[in-house]
Amino acid sequence: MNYRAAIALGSNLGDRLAIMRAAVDDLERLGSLEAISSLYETAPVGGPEQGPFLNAVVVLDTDLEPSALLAALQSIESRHGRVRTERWGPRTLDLDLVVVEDDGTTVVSDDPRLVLPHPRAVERRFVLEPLAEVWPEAPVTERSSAAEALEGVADQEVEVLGADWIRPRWRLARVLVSIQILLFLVHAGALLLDFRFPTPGRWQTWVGLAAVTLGAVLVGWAVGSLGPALSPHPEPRPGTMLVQRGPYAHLRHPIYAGLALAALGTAISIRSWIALTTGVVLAAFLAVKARYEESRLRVSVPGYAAYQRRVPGRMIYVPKAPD
Ligand code: A4P
Ligand code: MG
Repeated sequence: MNYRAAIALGSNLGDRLAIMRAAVDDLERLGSLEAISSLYETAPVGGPEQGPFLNAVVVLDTDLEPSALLAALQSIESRHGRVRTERWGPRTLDLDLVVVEDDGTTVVSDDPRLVLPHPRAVERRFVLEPLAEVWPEAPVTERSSAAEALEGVADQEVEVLGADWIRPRWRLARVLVSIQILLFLVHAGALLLDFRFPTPGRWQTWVGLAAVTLGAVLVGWAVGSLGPALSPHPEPRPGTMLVQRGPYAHLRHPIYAGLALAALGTAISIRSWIALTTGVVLAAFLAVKARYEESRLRVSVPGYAAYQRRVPGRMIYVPKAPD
């Protein structure tokens, strides 16, 4: 394939993530996708007041010469409901050709139908940052590469949502849920096998039962606040909305925190070392699962990255740092 093209993707209307994912599938049919950048959320630059964009850049090797490639990009845009009303206005999908190389030589064009390299790329962090990630040497101007140009736009804000955004990870989600169920059963077995009645008056009894009660209240409160968003799966279902009421205003994973507290509390109250061990393993697993789940929530749930900044505690309460 003769041509190597950097294509910038942007969306700020409709189901942005679904559209970006479908666009990557469509681009795959135009040649060979050599690299896909992380997914970014970026504040709109120019145009009317509009919602934040998702942006990314892909590197495509293709036989299509640049004008044919641009035509193919425009037909993908229309298929995803792009309507051109105003310049720089909101759009379901924008596909721009940023840089094209023909057998290693940079293609330069000032035909208004296709200007190459893209004239505004060099002043936009939402293009340069993902581009520098996948093709740092990409010649965005005659004199500067993407990585060099990036230094000039460091003051613009962009947020990396995650590198693994191309498809949902249902299989891994199911494996994690199965491990969680198994660890619950092992812990329940340990509690039963090593059961002795909590002795009144011992500190373990009070500490243990207090932890179980607190854990149960936390889980109950959180489940009530989540409503239909409740799911054991770490992969968010399409359309999952951010919940920040009830305990979620103070802690990002109150259900996992409550379950971990209850698991440790039950073990302490019956003074069982075996159950304490299984409880610690379960709590550690929940901490790892919560961490992974957040990497998926950042990609899929609009506003999650900002929520992480507002509520810094994942399973343990952390006061918000002053701005
Ligand atoms: N055109 C010329 N050169 C190119 C090229 N290298 N790649 C012509 C793509 N198209 C090129 O584009 C208008 C005309 O540009 C086309 O007919 C094409 O032949 P368009 O996609 O119809 O309209 P547009 O995208 O609204 O205009 P423009 O000027 O391409 O806008 P930009 O510069 O793409 O900006 N903020 C954030 N955070 N993230 C964004 O993705 N995007 C824009 C659009 C504004 N603000 C943004 C974002
Ligand atoms: Mg455009």
